[in-house]
Amino acid sequence: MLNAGLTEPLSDDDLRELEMRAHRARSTVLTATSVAASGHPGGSLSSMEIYTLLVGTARLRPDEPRWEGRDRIVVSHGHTSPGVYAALAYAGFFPPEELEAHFRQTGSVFEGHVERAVPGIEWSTGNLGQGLSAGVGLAIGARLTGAEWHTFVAMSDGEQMKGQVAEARRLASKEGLGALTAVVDWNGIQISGRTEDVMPVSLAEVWAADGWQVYECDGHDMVALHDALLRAIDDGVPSVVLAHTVIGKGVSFMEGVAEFHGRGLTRDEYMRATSELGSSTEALAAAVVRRATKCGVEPLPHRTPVVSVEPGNPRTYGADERVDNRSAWGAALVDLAAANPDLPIAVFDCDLAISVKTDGFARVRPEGFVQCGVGEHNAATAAGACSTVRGVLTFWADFGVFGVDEAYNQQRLNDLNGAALKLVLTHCGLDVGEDGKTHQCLDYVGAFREFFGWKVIVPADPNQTDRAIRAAAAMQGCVAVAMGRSKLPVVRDSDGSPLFGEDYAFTYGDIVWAREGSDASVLVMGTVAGAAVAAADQLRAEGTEVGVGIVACPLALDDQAMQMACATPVIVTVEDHNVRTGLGASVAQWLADSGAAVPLVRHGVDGFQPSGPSDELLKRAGLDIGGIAGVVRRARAMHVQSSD
Ligand SMILES: Cc1ncc(C[n+]2csc(CCOP(=O)(O)OP(=O)(O)O)c2C)c(N)n1
Repeated sequence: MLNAGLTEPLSDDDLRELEMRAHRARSTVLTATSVAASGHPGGSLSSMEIYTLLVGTARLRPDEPRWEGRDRIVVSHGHTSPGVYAALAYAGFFPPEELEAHFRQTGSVFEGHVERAVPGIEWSTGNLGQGLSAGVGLAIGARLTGAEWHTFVAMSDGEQMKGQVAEARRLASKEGLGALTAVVDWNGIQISGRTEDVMPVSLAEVWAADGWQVYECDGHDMVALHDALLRAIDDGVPSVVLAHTVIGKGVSFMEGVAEFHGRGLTRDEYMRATSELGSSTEALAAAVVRRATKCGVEPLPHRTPVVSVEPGNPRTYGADERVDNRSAWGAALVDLAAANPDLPIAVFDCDLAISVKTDGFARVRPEGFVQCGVGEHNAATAAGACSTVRGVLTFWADFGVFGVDEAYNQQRLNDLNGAALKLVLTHCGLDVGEDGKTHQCLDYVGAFREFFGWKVIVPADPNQTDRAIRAAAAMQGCVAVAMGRSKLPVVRDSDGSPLFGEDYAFTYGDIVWAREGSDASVLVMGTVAGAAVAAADQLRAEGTEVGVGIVACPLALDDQAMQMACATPVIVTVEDHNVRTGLGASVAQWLADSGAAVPLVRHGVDGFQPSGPSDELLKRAGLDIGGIAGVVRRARAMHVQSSD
């Protein structure tokens, strides 16, 4: 029985049905790529039996594509979108005519590379090498929730040369993910010719060396493929089926030819191909006519539902305590685990748990702690995919330079996939200390500014960190919480009590005024907030009343607070961040967009700094109390002399 799970031998009827689907799907691939005059037919045809068999036999409900109990099929070589889309069409997910007419058309759901909005597609890919990691993350999510579904990952041979694939293999085998099966379309061809010449990879050997069970079969023989897959899912360990295939399979002049990796057929070629396949040449004309109408397949939503989280009892650190934000995050995480005993929580780590303070969680919830080793690309994607498994609260904690800079494109794809990853970045800015330039993550706001979905929170002290972590856990989508390394003073209100005290509740986008003053406004973010407040107190003693607004959400400025800042003669932004792309840039944009004519002085880091203790580096960059006070004095001298 089709779509009942890959457990039974294929009946003759099922086999005939699947072979017929694959045959028709081949023609649909050619029609769709010819009408679009672009796309990737070659790999689509070599992967066709793999796709048809997987989407035909896995536990899926074509009329309920996001059914929770479904097996997950990740297509990692996203350029073979026409192939998997066609297989989905003949499995009943949508009419094949829609795909033939609207492939790669502006506004249609059928984008050039596989898109999660298409019914049946689990994860958007196209940047090769990420799909196995996504499968690993989904399989970890399944294990944490006790789900029964199986995860399949279809991959190409070209992407096997990518390092992230090796990282993912090792994590899967270390975690013993028996409910994960990969299938490699081993067609031996890629853009530049023979895979063997482009970059040889000993496929069977590398998978086996990383602890996977390896099966090989003819990838166009549905019975052999089914048999290999059955053995692979039954053996209790992560397994891979290396499926020997032919690029362009089914059309004589396309077979084995690299050129057809990435181009649609000309009209003549299309006619020859359809006559070989014995299919109607009229599909092309019909699709061209239909293309003038609107695509009838609606996109599915990307957003991962918010996890219901009990925030637990916030911790308030006393006015005289000095605590690092990292420790406050680690403590809040342990509290969240205690307050939510039945909530599956996954925490990914890349060999830095002690530094990024997830070791406490690892002790209380070892089953949720995922040690990825030095494998950040894989960790980023696996954690992102895990966060999309219903009900799994997922964190990844790492140094800023590894969680942002090392894994930039993976975080971009997490955003595109509507993931709900909570990323905790420690050791950000110059507050990485003695590790030096290579470890100075100065772009944690700037990098996420480039994406459209990521939220960024930069807490000012341990109290704000505590509240922000508890709030972020229950926030929609991907959220990065960035902090430094050092112990910080608790930011105090004018009366000396903790500013983010017991009554404080974190709200995304709020700016909190630590001091009010009409002579200038300092807008400060993160690590240097305490120093900015102390600088304002120093200036007050000199008779200059400086307001200090603490901005924890540099990508979402609070209009009302910004208007208050604009009521002062000059605004100074202060941040332990690249001065070109962080808070100062956000404030400059806000001022330009609102038309406010208020002078702005942006104060931050204007170049990588040498190795040294954090306080010395911050002083060198003028981000200590004296340095900040000096910048405010100069800003006033430059911009408000005449009105004083
Ligand atoms: C990370 C990344 N680098 C480069 C590319 C550009 N690219 C697209 S397909 C491809 C290789 C094609 O080989 P294979 O994946 O085996 O596909 P096939 O030709 O068999 O369809 C490359 C280099 C990409 N999509 N992603």
